[in-house]
Amino acid sequence: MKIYKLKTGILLEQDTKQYYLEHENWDSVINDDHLFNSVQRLTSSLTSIENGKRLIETELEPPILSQELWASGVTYYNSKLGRQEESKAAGGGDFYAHVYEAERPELFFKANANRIVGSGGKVRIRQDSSWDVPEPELTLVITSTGKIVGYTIGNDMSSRSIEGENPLYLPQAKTYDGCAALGPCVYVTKEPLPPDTTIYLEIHRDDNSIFTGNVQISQIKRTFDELVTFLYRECTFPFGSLLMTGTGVVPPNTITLKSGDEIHITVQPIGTLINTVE
Ligand code: DO4
Ligand code: MG
Repeated sequence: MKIYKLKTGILLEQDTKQYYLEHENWDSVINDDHLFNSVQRLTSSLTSIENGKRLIETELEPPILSQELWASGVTYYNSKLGRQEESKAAGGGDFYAHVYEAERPELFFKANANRIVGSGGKVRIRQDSSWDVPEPELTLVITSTGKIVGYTIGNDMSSRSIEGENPLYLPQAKTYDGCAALGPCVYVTKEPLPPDTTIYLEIHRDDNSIFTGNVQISQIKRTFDELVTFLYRECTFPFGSLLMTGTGVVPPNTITLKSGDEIHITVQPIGTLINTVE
């Protein structure tokens, strides 16, 4: 089942049929420990609509309202390697090796809804940055009790030049206007996603593909529950939260995003998150 946040309501999709909840509040729908059953109940009481595709094309928003978006770091081997290399000159290489092995994961606040765009929206690169990449990340949708009730796709836009200059600059490398994309929907399932679920990243420039890469979620060093447990240790989330689970796809050092590039991140069965760089 898929849940799309639209400008004027919420669209539910089940077995190719679509249902519209007009003026429904995103926060109360999504922050539900029994989301799968609730959506199933709702779809069986509603009449399906015919113009769902058009509504998604014209009204789609990122699947977040009052939730906080957090992110996990150095959860895949490739991320550890890339970061060790970029911060070697600043003396930061060892920190990444340690956090990859440590009991406590790296978790950082990424953004509120006002800094996030949905599929079809424009992500930004900082004007004071010279090396910028998208980070394609499976993103957990978590209720206020700490239960994972859905999945979406995230792009943790990152300035590698700023983070590489000094790891203490991480908040500036990671958080700025247009620093994240989420979507296209929240995928709700009774069972967790299978370990062979694959995250695909493709970057297009002037109609050419300049980079493709992928990783299976089985390659992650930690469990999703472990990440959520640490996040919820000393933070309450009255509206629930979203947690990016880290990148396992790191483009070569020669790749830096430019204005006009198109970023495609696909994770089936969630869908494809598509964004252009402003
Ligand atoms: O350590 C810095 C950030 C790491 C990150 O965003 C990732 O591994 O995805
Ligand atoms: Mg990341």
